[in-house]
Amino acid sequence: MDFVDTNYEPGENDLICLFRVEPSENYSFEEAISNVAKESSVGTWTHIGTVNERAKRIKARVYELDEPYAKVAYPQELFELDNIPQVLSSVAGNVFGMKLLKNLRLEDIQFPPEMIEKFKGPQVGLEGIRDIFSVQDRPMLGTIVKPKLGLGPKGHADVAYRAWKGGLDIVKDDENLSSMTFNTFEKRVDETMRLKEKAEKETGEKKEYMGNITAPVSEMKKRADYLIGKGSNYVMIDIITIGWSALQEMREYLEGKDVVIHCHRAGHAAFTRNRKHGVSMLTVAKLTRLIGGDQLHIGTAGVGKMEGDEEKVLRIEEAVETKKTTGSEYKLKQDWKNIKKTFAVASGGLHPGDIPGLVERMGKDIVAQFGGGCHGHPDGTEAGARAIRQACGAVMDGRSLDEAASGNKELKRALEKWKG
Ligand code: RUB
Ligand code: CA
Repeated sequence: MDFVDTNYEPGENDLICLFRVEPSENYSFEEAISNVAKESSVGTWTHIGTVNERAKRIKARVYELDEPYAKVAYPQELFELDNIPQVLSSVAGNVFGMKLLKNLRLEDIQFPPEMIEKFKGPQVGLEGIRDIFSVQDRPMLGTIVKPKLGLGPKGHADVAYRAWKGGLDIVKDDENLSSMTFNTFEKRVDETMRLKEKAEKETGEKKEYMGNITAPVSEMKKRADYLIGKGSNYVMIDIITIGWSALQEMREYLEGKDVVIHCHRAGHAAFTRNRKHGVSMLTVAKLTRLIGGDQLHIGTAGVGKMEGDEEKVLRIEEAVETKKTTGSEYKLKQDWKNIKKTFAVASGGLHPGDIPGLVERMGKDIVAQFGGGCHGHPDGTEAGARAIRQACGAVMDGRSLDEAASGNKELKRALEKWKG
């Protein structure tokens, strides 16, 4: 069987993958990608007598070669279209370990229309989230309670309250906070939701709490129900560590409950960070949107503490929000049909002084989160939250931070600390 066919024109019913391929010594580029198409579809390492007509028809075809990149078309019959683990066991499975490859990276993926139809996508999505808060014209502003582990339920809720009071919209748990001996999930939710209501009454603004429900699936369901029972519109999940099957299950479970799923991506960099090998964050983002993550951490476009250059992050943002920001050519296109937009979350090492750069690069349709850049304010969490809100207001009004700082002492103090 031949797996390279540059005359092949991919059809509507093909799933497309864009790979970056580096062959091992003694193998050609074409040989390498041909073996990727073989192993990820119907074949194995040697000729076999059991190949039937169907296998010949539904095999993958490498149809475009532009070393080190290649596009492969997979007929959708190869897949159980509503089963993300099965799809990934094919196109992002054995292939990464093949000896004849030095490096292999799944750069991008394009789902066929029938696959899009099998999924519900985000239940609330970007526009629905803006409606919850009645905030349309600025980034949503949030914080992560710090220290990430150590506070008890009351201490946690108190930090959250100060952040809301100072002007932030959203407070979230950190990725490694679930139900600890010293801070159980239920007690934390009780205390935090109580102070959320207090902050709402006192500020007249809508506030939200994103409780981290990450756990085995049966437990996640209970924790989601607990949050919903306390009036929360949000759950937070570490989507990489729970796995795609669990995310699919949770999205199904939450159907009809109008709950926002906040997707933290802790662990993604184990396979997305290497530019030559692994799976791109762009692919992770498309899968998350397809399944139904409402908010997803995508990086900060060069600002902040986490790796991820501007162009890469903006491309991911385009994929989750379907907007044109970079002007750069899409390598693969995606027609999302009725699937709602996922709200991009910018987070990691941000402080108020970063807001102008962040908004300039990513636009106002982001959830901007500040952990250390809120609680590390010289005058504490509430002052930190005020400084963030002041900086955001200035950027939206087209004023410089220095100008805004002259009339806002919290912002002034923040800039003194973080802008040297
Ligand atoms: C940020 C934080 C998040 C990171 C994750 O805290 O706790 O877990 O944003 O990174 P801080 P990413 O503001 O103190 O750095 O968003 O890249 O997944
Ligand atoms: Ca964190």
